[in-house]
Amino acid sequence: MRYRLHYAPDNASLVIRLAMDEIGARYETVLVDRAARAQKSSAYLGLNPAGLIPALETPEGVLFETGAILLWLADRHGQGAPAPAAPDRGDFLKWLFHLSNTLHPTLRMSFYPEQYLDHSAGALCAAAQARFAGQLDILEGRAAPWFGAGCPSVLDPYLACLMRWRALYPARAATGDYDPRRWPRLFALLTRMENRPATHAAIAAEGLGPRPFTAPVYPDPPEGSAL
Ligand SMILES: N[C@@H](CCC(=O)N[C@@H](CS)C(=O)NCC(=O)O)C(=O)O
Repeated sequence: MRYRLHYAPDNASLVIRLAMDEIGARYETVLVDRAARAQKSSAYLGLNPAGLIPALETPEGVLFETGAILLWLADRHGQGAPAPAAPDRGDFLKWLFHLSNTLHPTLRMSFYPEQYLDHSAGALCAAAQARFAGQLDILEGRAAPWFGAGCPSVLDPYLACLMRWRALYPARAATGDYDPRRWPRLFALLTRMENRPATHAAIAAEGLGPRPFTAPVYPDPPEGSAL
């Protein structure tokens, strides 16, 4: 059976699309119509009770949570992560959980501050953006060999998408400057990612523009909408 990825353009499902193309997994996509808030429909809540994108249908049931899906795919296909008994498995897991438990929630706070606080949303957005920069400092300085040229893994599309979204989406309460060149090691990853066939496929599928990681622009998708 092919997997079935429930996606919206430029949403967290993009991480899974990139990873599956990199791994060579076969899948089809089902659009979640964000303009109609389909992620909160009863049909979609049957797939992911949190009402969040992505969800991945597999022969073993529906998976949600980006980090969990990445880990499952890597283990299932034997690619994109150290094997369970490998000596660097723990180090890989540490950074995967860092992206999904720390970096990604920080970004969500800056995108959806009103979901966390019904007043002072702008202040929360600014605080989350500053925090995100500090968390990138940690990845730049402390996460080697991960994110380096010699150590490709499913961490790469996750971080590349998070950095893309940081550049594009907190527009409603944008504060401060964000220039990914401030993190040269991570910026080199963004550049490498743009040369990958998986990224070229995602550019075509989701209308991401020619340089989706180093010079992101708002998507112009062939179907659906990012927000
Ligand atoms: N923890 C979730 C977060 C996913 C997430 O934030 N998805 C966003 C799109 S990028 C979403 O569904 N937003 C719509 C909403 O909050 O209603 C995961 O890692 O899969």
